[in-house]
Amino acid sequence: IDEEISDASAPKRPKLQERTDYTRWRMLDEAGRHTWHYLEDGEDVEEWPQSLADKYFLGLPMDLPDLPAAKTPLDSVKNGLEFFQHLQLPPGNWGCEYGGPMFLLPGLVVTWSVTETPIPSHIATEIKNYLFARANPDDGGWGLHIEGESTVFGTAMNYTALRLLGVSEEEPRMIKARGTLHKMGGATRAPHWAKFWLSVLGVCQWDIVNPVPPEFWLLPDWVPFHPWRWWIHMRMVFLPMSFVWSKRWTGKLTPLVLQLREELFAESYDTINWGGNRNNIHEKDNYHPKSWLLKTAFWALSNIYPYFRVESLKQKAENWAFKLIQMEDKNTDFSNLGPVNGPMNFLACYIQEGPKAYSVQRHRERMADFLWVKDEGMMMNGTNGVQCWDTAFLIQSVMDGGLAEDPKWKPMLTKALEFLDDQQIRENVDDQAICYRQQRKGAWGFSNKDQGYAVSDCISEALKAVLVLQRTPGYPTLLEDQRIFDAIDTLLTYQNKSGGCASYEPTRGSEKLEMLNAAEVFGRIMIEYDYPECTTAVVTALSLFTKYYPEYRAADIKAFKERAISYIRRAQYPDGSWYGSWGICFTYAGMFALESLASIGETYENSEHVRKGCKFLLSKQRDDGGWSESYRSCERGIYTEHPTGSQVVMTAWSCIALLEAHYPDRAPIEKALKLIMSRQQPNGEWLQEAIEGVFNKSCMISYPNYKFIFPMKALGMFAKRYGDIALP
Ligand code: LAN
Repeated sequence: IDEEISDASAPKRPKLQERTDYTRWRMLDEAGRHTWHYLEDGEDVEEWPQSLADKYFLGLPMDLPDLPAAKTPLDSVKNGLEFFQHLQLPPGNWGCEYGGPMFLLPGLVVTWSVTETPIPSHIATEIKNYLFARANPDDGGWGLHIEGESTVFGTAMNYTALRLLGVSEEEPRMIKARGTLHKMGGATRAPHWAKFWLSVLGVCQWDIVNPVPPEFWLLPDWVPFHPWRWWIHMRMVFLPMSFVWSKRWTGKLTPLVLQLREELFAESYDTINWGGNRNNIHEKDNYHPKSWLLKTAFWALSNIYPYFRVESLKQKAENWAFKLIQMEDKNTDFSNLGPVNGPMNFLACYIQEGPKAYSVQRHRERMADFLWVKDEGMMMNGTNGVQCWDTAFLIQSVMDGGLAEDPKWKPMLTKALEFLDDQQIRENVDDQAICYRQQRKGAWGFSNKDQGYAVSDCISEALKAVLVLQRTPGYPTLLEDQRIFDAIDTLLTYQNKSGGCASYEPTRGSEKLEMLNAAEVFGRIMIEYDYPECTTAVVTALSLFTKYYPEYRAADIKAFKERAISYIRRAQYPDGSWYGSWGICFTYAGMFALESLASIGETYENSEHVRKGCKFLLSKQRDDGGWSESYRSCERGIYTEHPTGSQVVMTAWSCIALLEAHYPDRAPIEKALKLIMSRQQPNGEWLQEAIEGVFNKSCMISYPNYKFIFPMKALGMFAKRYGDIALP
């Protein structure tokens, strides 16, 4: 055996505490970059006091007074704003935890570990607390996301993370989790991504990882399955993964790694047939089983291709992949597209450039942008924040209630506008075509401009907020016309042949590429698809724009909108519903689709599509007036109720949909709004209920600010239409 056990140089494990002192945590927002800081002993806690937002995020008492009880929906919006204004951050944006996925922290902890990055005790302590808080109470394991059942992926990876953080294998919760993992067959039954991370760590042998050849990047661009055609998140994860896989790189073999080899498998490490377990996967993890084509390709790549894989080709592929990694790092100032490719690019730089390189240092700093502290501990966000997205929606929801001119909210909204002004992306990336990036000049992203990835609906929602607010008396004009035109020019590049719009880019490949989906745990990930949500956002942004600028590219916009709306009509299911891909699920998409139709004058009165849409939603309204859609809808593609009953967020979405549709009977809407108002707390807040968001059909993600934004929007829209009246 040629493995060398490294002991002396093994990184020091962090000192774990029971918990940290929550009065010492602060969130710093520097122009939309969010990082959490722990004031150590001796540091002056007074000099940097905890803000109300910090306290709220941390679950500490805010001691806000009770507000006069809301008598009308508009009162309720005002109370909501009274509370929500305290959460506005100094640059003008809102933020929040953005958790849900349970596969992010382990990738980061493995990366920290193999790159010998010291983990400060307060961070290790709170990550440990979060992971334990999120273990499933019945079996001690973890799922793909916080509401999901335990899987091998979740359990093997989070168990490993806890061990790397310094938790003992004898701790009772670890014994329970290990038992669950073994019952499921152990880590040999994990999906591809887990096998990858465990091989990096040295707990698995690389033979268990299905091939990820960087040579794909050398294919000519016309090849129908070239990675540039894939959905951006898949290709940007594939990129560093292919580099690391090709190197078969493994971190130092520490005593802890040796112990993990004993703990993670249901059989003895020495007898495992690594190659033979490549396609072994537990049913619970296998949301999207591999196609026959992919299995054949993997077989050929493992058994035949190695004989042809000459060193020079391998070198060339690795070098080109690394160049692309460097372009991604440069274009995002090391923020990277997301929380999976971020740590992987970090690792790739460590392998290629060594521990002292600037790239490694900068990646290390950037990891902080993904971390978030909440009452349960420290977690990793699904992006480096929700800054532009939530801020744009908040502005719109105040405007929809007609409150933007109220002097009371002007300072808050002006700050929010200033934030969006600052966060507009002003230039395309260098070498856009070489690194396969989409035009982005004039755009907004989901989080911040450092990350700098434009998304069709993020551009649209921010643009709508800016357009209306700038035209509202009393607000400054911060974006001159040319900057608005830049946004429109970019937006107009987003339409697919179908008429619909996707997320980051127009669709670049065929749906058949789904046959190469190797991640197993997600569905519909290989290419961009049309989404009613994204399409609606673009359509409504274009409509609003033409109101103010009737001349600019009028013919293009008209044609774009017609084709987009015809896609929205086609996307409706026979029962009248639309399937949502980014929020849960039919209520979310219904809200957008009916908004699209309303934007061209289609309402309940004159449109069969709208009538069917309303009928579907109303058939799901519960006796208490609410809607209670569960994440299971996304997985199954069938409307499914949440076991905990009506949810404020889904109820708000449905109300907005019915209001957009001009549904003639007010009664069901009033009943729903009453439910929303009854859930509002005396200080104006709404409490967290079931999870709201989703991606890739199977993984859920939290949008904690939705419980403020959408109830306020629904209540405000009602008030604007029917006046400031009490509900019967
Ligand atoms: C997001 C978050 C925002 C979301 C909307 C803007 C709401 C949507 O309308 C378009 C798609 C987008 C931008 C989106 C895409 C996928 C993301 C980035 C996420 C759901 C947040 C986390 C997720 C990302 C893929 C998580 C990392 C996991 C991998 C499988 C790489």
